[in-house]
Formats: sequence, C-alpha cells, structure tokens
Amino acid sequence: MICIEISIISLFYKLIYVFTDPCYNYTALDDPWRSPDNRYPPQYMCDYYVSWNGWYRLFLHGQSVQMPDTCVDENSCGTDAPLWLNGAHPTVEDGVVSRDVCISWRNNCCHAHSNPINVKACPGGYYVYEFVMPIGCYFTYCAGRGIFYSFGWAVRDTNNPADGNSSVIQLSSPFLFFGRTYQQIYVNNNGLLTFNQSSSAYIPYSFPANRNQDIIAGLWTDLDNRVKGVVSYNQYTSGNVLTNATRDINTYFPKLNFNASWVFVATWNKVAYFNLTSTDTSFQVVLISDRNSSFILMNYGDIAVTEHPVQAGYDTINSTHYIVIPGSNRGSFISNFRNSSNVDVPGRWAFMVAGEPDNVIGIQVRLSSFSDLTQSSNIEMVLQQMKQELVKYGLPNSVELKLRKRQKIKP
Ligand SMILES: *[C@@H]1O[C@H](CO)[C@@H](O)[C@H](O)[C@H]1NC(C)=O
Ligand SMILES: *[C@@H]1O[C@H](CO)[C@@H](O)[C@H](O)[C@H]1NC(C)=O
Ligand SMILES: *[C@@H]1O[C@H](CO)[C@@H](O)[C@H](O)[C@H]1NC(C)=O
Ligand SMILES: *[C@@H]1O[C@H](CO)[C@@H](O)[C@H](O)[C@H]1NC(C)=O
Ligand SMILES: *[C@@H]1O[C@H](CO)[C@@H](O)[C@H](O)[C@H]1NC(C)=O
Ligand SMILES: *[C@@H]1O[C@H](CO)[C@@H](O)[C@H](O)[C@H]1NC(C)=O
Ligand SMILES: *[C@@H]1O[C@H](CO)[C@@H](O)[C@H](O)[C@H]1NC(C)=O
Ligand SMILES: CC(=O)N[C@H]1CO[C@H](CO)[C@@H](O)[C@@H]1O
Repeated sequence: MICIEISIISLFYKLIYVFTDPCYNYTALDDPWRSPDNRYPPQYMCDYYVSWNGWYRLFLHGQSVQMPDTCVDENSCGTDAPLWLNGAHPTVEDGVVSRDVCISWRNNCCHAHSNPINVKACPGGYYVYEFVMPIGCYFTYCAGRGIFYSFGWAVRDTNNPADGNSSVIQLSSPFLFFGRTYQQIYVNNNGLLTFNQSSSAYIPYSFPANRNQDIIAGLWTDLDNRVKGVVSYNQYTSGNVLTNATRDINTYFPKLNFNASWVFVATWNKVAYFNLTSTDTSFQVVLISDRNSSFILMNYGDIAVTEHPVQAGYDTINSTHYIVIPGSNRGSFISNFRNSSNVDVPGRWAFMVAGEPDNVIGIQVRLSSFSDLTQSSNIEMVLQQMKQELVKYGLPNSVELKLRKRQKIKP
C-alpha cells in the first residue's frame, strides 16, 4: 500500500516538473524579422510594447536558433538598436542562469545595458529565454547568427544610383579570377559584378555561355531599386572584416593557411523586382583575397520568388570555369537559397576562384543507403555533389565525372 502511494506522489512531482520546466513549457517565437540579416528595415520594431510572459524558444522559418552571444551590428534584427546576450550560453547542468543584455548602437557593441534575462539550456539541444520588457524603444531581441557581412551607412558603404550601376570602382588590391588580374570592378543593379564594363542587362544568359566575359552573378535578374531597396558596396584592407573573412575561408578551405588582405562586399538589401513592388530580395557577394588566391562568398537572405528569368553563380571567358547555384535558373525555386549551401551554412556558398588549390587526393562520399545508386537520377545527383566538392577545391568546372560499371569478379 505504502509503495503505491510513494509512486503516485513521485509521478505527481514528475508531472509538476514537466509542467513547470521551461524546457517543455515555452512559447515559440518565430519572427523572421528578428534575424541579424534583417538590416535597415523600412520601419523599426520595438519589444517594449510586447507583453512578455514566461519563457520563449527562438525559431527562424521553423528552424530552432539561439540568441546571438557575440556582438550584432546596429541597424539589424529589424530595428536600429538590437539586443544580444552579453555572456556565454549555459550548459544543461547550469540550469537557469541570468545574463546581461547589451544594446548595440552608435558604433558601440554595448552602448547600454537592457534588463538582464534568464536563460536555460535544454536536453534537446536548444535554449529557452525568459524575455522581459527591454528598457525602451527601439530595442528588439535578436534571433540567430546571421551570415551577412556588415554593410550600409553605419560602415560607410557607397550606394549605387537607382536602376543603374556603380561607376568604375578601382580595387585597392588586384583581384585574381582564374588567371586574369583585375584592378577594377562594376557593381550592376541587376545583381551582377562585371570587370571590364558595366552592364545594364536585366535578362540573364545561362551559364556556361562561352562568351568573352568574366562575370559574377549573386542573383542576376530584373531588380529595381528605384521603388525599393539599396544596392551598395565597400572594400576593406584592415579591421574586423578581414578577421572574419580569414576565419570563414580557413573554415571552408582548411589547410590553405589563408590570411585575407582584402575584402570587397557588394550588397543588395531589400530590393524589389521590376514590376513586383511588394517583393523584397536581399543578398551579398563578398570577394576575398590574399593577393595570391581569391574566393567568393555568396550570402542569401530572404529571396522572393519571381517569374523573371534568373541566374546565380559565375562564368568565365570561354566558360573554362563556371558555377550555377542549383535551382538558380528557376525563379520559382530561388526562395530556397536561404537554406541551401555548399559549406554547411544555410544561405551561404563559397568558391575558390584563383590560387593554388589544396591537392585533392580523394573524396569521401556518404550515401544514406546503397540502394540510392540503383536509380540513375540519384547517380547524377551524387556525381553533381562530388563535382561541386572538387570545383570548390579549384578544379575547373569542365571536369566531367562519369560512373563506369564494372563487372563484379567472383572470388
Ligand atoms: C577584360 O580585362 C581583362 C584583364 O584586363 C583582359 O584580359 C580581357 O581581355 C578583357 N576582356 C574584354 C572583353 O575586354
Ligand atoms: C565579425 O564576426 C563577428 C562574429 O561572428 C560579428 O559579431 C561581427 O559583427 C563581424 N564583424 C564584421 C565587421 O563583419
Ligand atoms: C594575418 O596578417 C595580419 C596583417 O598582416 C597579421 O597581423 C596577422 O597576424 C596574420 N594572421 C595570421 C593568422 O597569420
Ligand atoms: C507589369 O505587371 C502587370 C500586372 O501585374 C502586367 O499587366 C504588365 O504587363 C507588367 N509589365 C511589364 C513591363 O512586365
Ligand atoms: C604569394 O606568392 C609568392 C610567390 O609564391 C610568395 O612569395 C608570397 O609570400 C605569397 N603571398 C601571400 C600573401 O601568400
Ligand atoms: C576564347 O576562345 C576564343 C576562340 O576559340 C579564342 O580565340 C580566345 O583566345 C579564347 N580566350 C581565352 C581567354 O581563352
Ligand atoms: C527552405 O526555404 C523555403 C523558402 O523560404 C522554405 O519554404 C522551406 O521550408 C525551407 N526548407 C527547409 C528544409 O528549411
Ligand atoms: C551599361 C550601363 O548602363 N552603364 C551605365 C553605368 O552608369 C553610368 C553612370 O551613371 C552610365 O553612364 C552608364 O551608361
């Protein structure tokens, strides 16, 4: 009798625990505008007017994310002065901890402190936050890390004119692109970078085009910043941007011992498509070099679908090298750019476009099951993925991978 009573009581406590543990008792907050990549919004959000109550778990488009615990740029997270966690996230063993919250503003990562919040790590590998009213407006809690490099007026970008192109930009360090050395570049509003002359083409051609032109297309389509959005650019030879670029390239291309000396950032922020004034499209093309080798990062934020033809990737003179980001020739598919990647960072693509490639001595392919290879469409896909991997390491895109069937020899 006593035994049963004890187990009922312990079950009762377990239930109370489950119902009060914030790890199982939170409100899901999925506001895409809270992303650090949502910069220079048309209107500022403010968390001061939210009736915060209890614990929250952060999501972005359904994906579980955490609050950034390193500085975020001002003019991001849907406002001018975003809030980030000034302290490391706890471990599950730490239980509930209190953390300082910083306000990033006026070129100062911690211009002021907002009210502290409680944070808890959960066994499922996520965090919950007990958000409280911040100290004023326009402050918002950020969600996720963001992949965009700093841009905009806070870092003194140069803006392109409406519906046109930049004037010729002299590069402060030459950019190598598959054997050619460029001292100048154009940022063209329709989503592409060109070297020798500007381009007003709003209907892309498909890569590989075998033309007499080197071209880098973040998202080449009919973009229209007369009605909405800003196209801007900047180049750097010192500062945090170089540190970040060095870290990123060494992560994606290990063993090169890379040290960035020059970074060029071109950004299309919240630009509309022509004749589709309600759309918003944001992406970035980042060129990185150490004089001897060079890399391209493409960062994709929210990309609206479009019926205009599109093209993303790069192409070279005579198409000796080219890349088409998968799906980028179908405007109905490009919203997926935000979560596709060749470097395991949703929204980001990285390519080496000049320099000594790391010697490729083998590739490892992991298949979810052997039967995957019985379908010829799957084989094509696996070969494509292997090719992407090889091209990332500097092999020309003209390499063709073919599967040769071999008779199994009986022992
Ligand atoms: C563009 O410039 C590069 C480098 O200066 C040069 O090699 C190439 O011939 C030029 N292409 C055209 C089409 O003018
Ligand atoms: C560099 O990266 C850190 C950490 O990801 C980020 O907080 C910072 O804003 C970045 N700085 C620049 C200039 O991109
Ligand atoms: C990269 O170069 C900078 C400036 O030349 C230097 O201060 C820094 O120590 C170098 N970093 C590495 C990892 O070599
Ligand atoms: C603009 O859109 C309208 C309707 O949405 C369409 O009738 C018109 O043909 C479009 N114009 C151009 C130049 O595409
Ligand atoms: C570039 O290559 C030259 C010649 O191989 C070498 O001497 C130099 O140190 C390299 N510079 C960088 C920044 O790697
Ligand atoms: C491109 O191809 C044309 C025609 O075959 C050739 O004359 C030209 O030299 C090639 N250009 C380069 C940069 O390879
Ligand atoms: C990728 O992004 C698209 C468009 O935003 C979204 O509908 C889709 O669910 C995402 N897919 C994944 C696997 O997250
Ligand atoms: C191809 C093209 O339209 N180029 C333009 C780039 O911008 C300059 C300055 O506005 C124009 O003169 C060019 O015609």
